[in-house]
Amino acid sequence: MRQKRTESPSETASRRKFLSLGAAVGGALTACAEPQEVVEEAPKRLGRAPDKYGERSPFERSSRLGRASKNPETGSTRSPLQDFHGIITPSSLHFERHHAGVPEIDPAKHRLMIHGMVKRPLVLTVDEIKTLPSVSRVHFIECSGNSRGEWTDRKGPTAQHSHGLASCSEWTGVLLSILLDEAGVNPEAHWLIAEGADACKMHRSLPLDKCRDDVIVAYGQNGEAIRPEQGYPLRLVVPGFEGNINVKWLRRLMLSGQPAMGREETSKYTDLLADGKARQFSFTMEAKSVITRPSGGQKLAREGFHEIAGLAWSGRGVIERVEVSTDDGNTWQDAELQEPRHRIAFTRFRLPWTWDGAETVILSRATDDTGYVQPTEQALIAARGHNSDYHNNCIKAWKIGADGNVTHV
Ligand SMILES: Nc1nc2c(c(=O)[nH]1)N[C@H]1C(S)=C(S)[C@@H](COP(=O)(O)O)O[C@H]1N2
Ligand SMILES: [Mo]
Repeated sequence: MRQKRTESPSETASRRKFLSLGAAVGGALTACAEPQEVVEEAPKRLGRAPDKYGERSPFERSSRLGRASKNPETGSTRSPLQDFHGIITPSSLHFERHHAGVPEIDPAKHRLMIHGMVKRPLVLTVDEIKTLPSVSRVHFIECSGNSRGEWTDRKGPTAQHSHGLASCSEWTGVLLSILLDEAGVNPEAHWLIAEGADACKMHRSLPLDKCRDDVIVAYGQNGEAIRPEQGYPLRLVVPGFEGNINVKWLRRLMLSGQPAMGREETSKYTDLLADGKARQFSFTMEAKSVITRPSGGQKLAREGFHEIAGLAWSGRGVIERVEVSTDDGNTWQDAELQEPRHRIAFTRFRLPWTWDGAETVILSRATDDTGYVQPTEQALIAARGHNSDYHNNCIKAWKIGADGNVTHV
């Protein structure tokens, strides 16, 4: 027998909110002509049997976006941000950036070596690493080349084009600080050089303070083993630092007094400023946001209620505020932020909106818990000049035409 339940206060609150939202939506949904039709469509035959490893519905077509090239192994693919719900990127749709393709690594044969300026050099198996105390944390990874086109007038026509070199997963692994304590870092070490097991042995130098703070040697992604594309069986997750430093297929950590000055921190991933000098070790991904619905390539089918939704993130901490403008920046409204808000993670924002059918421009502006506010394009260019290529986090505008078509500005 079913017990009669009394509603909890939070249920009452959310029901009230739903009711008030219901009023705002008013008339957005078309009433059905004949309820009987839907009932008739219900399946009469048995469905598929259970399966060992699940697949999405064959009706779902969302996919990563790549570019045709002579050397696809050194390429990248972008996440379809406009199709996502909530804050987690499905592993199959995580963006990819490989400098030498995805190596096939047998985890039983893989080793992680920790050496250099340490008291006890270590060579660890993946299984040994999994026996250590673990953490699971939600973090975004963003390539510093994301939104590169926004520096130019070839701006991305969709959110996937303009912002899709960013994704957000729950990562599981062991804090790097635990491994460093095990190895015993010598006082003269100030840098850690991390190297991957791909054909180019991609490597980057990290300041030791960061390594002792929140860096994870990860083996889990969204509840299962890290995908081969994301670094199976081990990757470094360096929260808030540019994607490149999140070394995949991690095989070596060398403690050093100096950075390695490798290719990826000299010829690449430096930022040429207006005066001809370049910024080096520009690690942090600053606060950024993008409206994903409605966004470029989509079409508003009718006037009236539409939810504006998008993603915001900051490499410095928690997203505190996202403001949305539906009148080309003249006025701004606070969007609702999805809770819980994770540090250095995608944060979903939402704002109910009634479109009056007139042409307009919509924008979003993120603020993080350090007080940093996402800059306009003009402010970013004023600070960084026209030579910059990486680290573009400026406000993204979408134009909505009177016909409902959404395009880039
Ligand atoms: N070993 C190795 N690590 C790597 C790379 C690589 O090519 N090799 N690419 C880097 C770059 S430039 C980025 S942006 C991220 C991309 O991570 P993802 O492919 O999991 O999205 O991994 C970084 N780590
Ligand atoms: Mo990258």
